[in-house]
Amino acid sequence: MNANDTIVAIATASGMGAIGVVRLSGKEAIRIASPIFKGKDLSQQDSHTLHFGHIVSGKGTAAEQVIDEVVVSIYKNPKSYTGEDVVEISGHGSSFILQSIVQACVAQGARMAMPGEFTQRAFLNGKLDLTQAEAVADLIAADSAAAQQTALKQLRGGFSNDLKVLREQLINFAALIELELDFSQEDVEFADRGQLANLIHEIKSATHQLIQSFALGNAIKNGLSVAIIGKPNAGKSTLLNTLLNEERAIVSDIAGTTRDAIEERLNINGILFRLIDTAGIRSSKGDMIEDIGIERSKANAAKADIILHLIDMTDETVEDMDWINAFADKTIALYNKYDEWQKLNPHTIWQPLEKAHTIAAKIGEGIAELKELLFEQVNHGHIQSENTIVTNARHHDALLKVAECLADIENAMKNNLSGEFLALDIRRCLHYLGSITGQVEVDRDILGTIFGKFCIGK
Ligand SMILES: Nc1nc2c(ncn2[C@@H]2O[C@H](COP(=O)(O)OP(=O)(O)OP(=O)(O)O)[C@@H](O)[C@H]2O)c(=O)[nH]1
Ligand SMILES: [Mg+2]
Repeated sequence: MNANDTIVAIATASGMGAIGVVRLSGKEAIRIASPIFKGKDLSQQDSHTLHFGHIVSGKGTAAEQVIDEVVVSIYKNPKSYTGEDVVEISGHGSSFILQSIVQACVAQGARMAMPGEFTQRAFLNGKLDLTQAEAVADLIAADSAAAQQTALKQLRGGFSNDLKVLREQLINFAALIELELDFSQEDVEFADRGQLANLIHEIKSATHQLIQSFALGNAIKNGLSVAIIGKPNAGKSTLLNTLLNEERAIVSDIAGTTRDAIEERLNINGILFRLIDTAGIRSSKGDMIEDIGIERSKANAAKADIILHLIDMTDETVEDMDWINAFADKTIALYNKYDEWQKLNPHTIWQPLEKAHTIAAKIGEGIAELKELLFEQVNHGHIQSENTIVTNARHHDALLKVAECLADIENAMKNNLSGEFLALDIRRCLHYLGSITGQVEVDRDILGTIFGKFCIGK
């Protein structure tokens, strides 16, 4: 990839739309747009201005042909998304027209952009750090309110700021240690060990909090998978349909109706749940297809974030569902067909078991409570608070490495290892922190702090 050339791409989604945007970025953006634009002379226009006109081929020749009526926006470097000159051509949203505009730009010397290249240039030009660049991708992919909010917060630099604070604390720490090394012959101790221990402890707990938030962050970004498991005829497909409010899965009173798992998305208060209706589980009846379905149901139960174990209150047949105890901590037991049970036992009062919920999927009873319960599985207090939530696996991995290094530093201090060892561990730690935001020039920062803060005339 060459960051010196000018790139072009359609910036809007493919398919038909009222408006579509072709974006150019690079030194030649305005030079490339000028000969295909009939209107004002673009090279004479100010930054952040809009110009109405036409995109044409063969401008000024007898064969001149209008491609589209457009509005062109000009953003001059460095005040643009990429930090380069950017021209955006807003035309009508037909992919044929937009492709023709791109081709016209390519004919003038632009290169087709690679995926993510505009944002990559923004990063290279210091417009965004890595976490912010990643947030752009997350924001585009966001399909729930919570995912959108966390991505937006990250894009605005919320996460980067948290990391910056951690980094600064560590750099302070490193500066003190390294200073001591410089003066080792003189037997001075600039770094008060007790204070250092406190500082490391603080950094550790902040790191820990970020690591902990990933479970929630992951749920926000990718949604939670919910497997609906139970014996045949328990009402699993009925429950799926009721939750979705549509007749998605086939329901019948024939045991073994659902053969293969069906996955559907459900948004509860801005959190995405991926519901998986599975084949009912029973001992083999010698039906190979059903047996395969049952194996899949068990695999789905193992993989799911949450299991809804549906139990038919009116069913007295015994099937081995003991294996489900292995997943007790992610299982919600649901007693279904309460309406039917009530008809069969008109004089009995149902005593629900502890931690079990009673529903009647067919008539929608207990469903609002079930949705509430699912939503509670996500620590939603956290979403509303100002705490940063880590949503990116790369960041999570790097933070785990940071935590490892911090533990090493703590051990080294406990064992009274010399400053050299501490300094090494701190550098590693800073390296991993820096890898998250994309700034890994650690040495210069340490030096900067030493010489910026201490005036020792050496
Ligand atoms: N009375 C009553 N009947 C229900 C309820 N929920 C489901 N049923 C009935 O139970 C039968 C089985 O429902 P399904 O949803 O197909 O059951 P399933 O668990 O998906 O069954 P398989 O796909 O065969 O494993 C159907 O006749 C439903 O109408 C309920 O809450 N009350
Ligand atoms: Mg079914």
